[in-house]
Amino acid sequence: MKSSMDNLSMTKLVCLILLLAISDCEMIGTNVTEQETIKKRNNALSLSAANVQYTNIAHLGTAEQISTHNWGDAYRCIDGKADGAWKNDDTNSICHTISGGLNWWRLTFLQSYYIHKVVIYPRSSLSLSGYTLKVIGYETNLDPTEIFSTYAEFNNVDRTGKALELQFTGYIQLSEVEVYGAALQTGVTKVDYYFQIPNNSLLIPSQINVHTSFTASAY
Ligand SMILES: [Ca+2]
Repeated sequence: MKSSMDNLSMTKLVCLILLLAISDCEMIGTNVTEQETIKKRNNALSLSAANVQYTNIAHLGTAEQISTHNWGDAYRCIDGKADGAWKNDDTNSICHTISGGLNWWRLTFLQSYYIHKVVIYPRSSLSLSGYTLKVIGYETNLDPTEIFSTYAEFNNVDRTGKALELQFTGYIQLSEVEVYGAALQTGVTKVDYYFQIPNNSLLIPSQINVHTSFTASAY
């Protein structure tokens, strides 16, 4: 009996100590034997790449373009409206360049993001064929994976960058650009705790695994 009580006291002591390090330490029983291993897995903190929710982060960036035609400012491509009708006033929602040759429209963020997908919307009746996407820092430009009459998608971009650029030979005329990505965080997102309670001796921890990953942030 005395040995059992010693083990129980030891268990409580272990949990008390670990409460300082982990927020949800719990008792798993009173019959702790010498070789028993307590495994504490905190799944609540787990977040893998597979379940990241990408959100449209375009509005977090600053838009620029090679040149501007009338009311076709670069920022109008990230004003949240895919209104494809050109208007000669401040209600216009289309960005419009006017340079010869290769034109570009660029979006720069304050920090790097994991960019998963980009969707572009045209000025009404104009084709989206010929646009390419460049994530600054990467050599290769990407072509759209799907082109429809009212939008085109660059799926599976899956690159990390602080800026991206749309390029088009001719005037860029887009009503909206959506950038689906996730913030990069280096914090701990998953922790596995393992510790053992042999009789009257304490081995903490026998193993600690710390996993880092990127996580999506709410905007
Ligand atoms: Ca717009």
